[in-house]
Amino acid sequence: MAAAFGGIVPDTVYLAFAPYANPDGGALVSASQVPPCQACNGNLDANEYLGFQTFRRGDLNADWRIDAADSLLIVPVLLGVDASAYHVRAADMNADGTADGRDIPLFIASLTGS
Ligand SMILES: [Ca+2]
Ligand SMILES: [Ca+2]
Repeated sequence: MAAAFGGIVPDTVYLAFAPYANPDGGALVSASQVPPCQACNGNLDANEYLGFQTFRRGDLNADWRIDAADSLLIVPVLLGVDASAYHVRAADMNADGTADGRDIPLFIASLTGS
């Protein structure tokens, strides 16, 4: 999936499905859209997509949980020892583009659920 997005998967991917009237094309069949159409105008409008989260800040091992295993992985990133692009991005809790000490309070809050 990362290759399809030029190396970095966006935090959220938006999807909608709508069949065409026939296998060769034709108009979109709004009545068969998933999720259901809002305007039902034969177009897929921006508010007719579902967002799927692909990334969770603080989840360095990509298991969708933020727990002790992530605590062990974030320390080398914050010390500059681990420069893995995925780990740095996951450790960048405040989304300022850098993993550093300013991310620690947000990581602890995520870890403790506070
Ligand atoms: Ca995790
Ligand atoms: Ca940061």
